[in-house]
Amino acid sequence: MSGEVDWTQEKFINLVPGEDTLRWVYAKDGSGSYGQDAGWVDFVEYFPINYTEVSINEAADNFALNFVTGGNANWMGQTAVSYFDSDAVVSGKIGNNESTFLSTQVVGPCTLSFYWKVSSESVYDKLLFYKDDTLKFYISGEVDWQREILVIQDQDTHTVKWVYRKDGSEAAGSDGGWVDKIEVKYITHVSEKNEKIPDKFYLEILNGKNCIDLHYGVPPYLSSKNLILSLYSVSGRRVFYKMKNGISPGHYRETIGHLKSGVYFIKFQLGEKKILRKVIFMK
Ligand SMILES: [Ca+2]
Ligand SMILES: [Ca+2]
Ligand SMILES: [Ca+2]
Repeated sequence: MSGEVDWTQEKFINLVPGEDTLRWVYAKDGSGSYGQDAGWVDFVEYFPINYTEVSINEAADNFALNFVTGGNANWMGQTAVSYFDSDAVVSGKIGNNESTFLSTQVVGPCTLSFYWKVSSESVYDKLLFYKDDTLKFYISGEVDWQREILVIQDQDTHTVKWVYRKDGSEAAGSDGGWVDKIEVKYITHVSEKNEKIPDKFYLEILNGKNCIDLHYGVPPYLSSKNLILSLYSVSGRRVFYKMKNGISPGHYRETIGHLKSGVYFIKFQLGEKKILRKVIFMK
């Protein structure tokens, strides 16, 4: 403050565990003096905020992930500030030009969601979120709890990282960030692709509605072979023929329609594998 300012109350609330240095400074420019040319400070009160330290897994409400913390200070689980379950992870206490991170690894495909909050010098001191080394989101200034969602489509392992980073000068607010309720949900419809690869060969012949319904599975060891599918009537006439070159592993379905009720023979050839089956087809 400057000029003639009567007694006013200032409050400084720091919710990030660790030591702070507080300084009151009276500073003058190069010329001129007015008034009493001084400042006064009175009635300094200090109230420590009670919190309990808990594990990072407990604070993040996730016991499946392995968390790593480091940088110029370590993040920790605490109970003073929280979004969910009365606990959250808080960034470590750092100085100017320093950073502190919390990181973990996730395997795709999945969605990762979390809540975060920051109290910092707006624009200059930030809480950032990275997937591998790519910055995905950041918040700065006074931002209350909000949720972020990251979707990972591929099947790789990724390092995700929350970083509280400060620039070269100044601090504001509690000078830190919080993360809570870190959830990973695995996307099943993408991973089905993988489950769709059978580990052994099978062939099922079903009497479908107005068709013969064939279900078969090609395991990896039979892939890239040629598939020949033929259907013969009892008189030996071929009524259906299909060939697939270099088939990939997976589950397949083939329907053979426009058939009269009767007895047929299915010849199924996949590389060296040959199967001949008699089928009684009923419309
Ligand atoms: Ca918890
Ligand atoms: Ca929590
Ligand atoms: Ca700063």
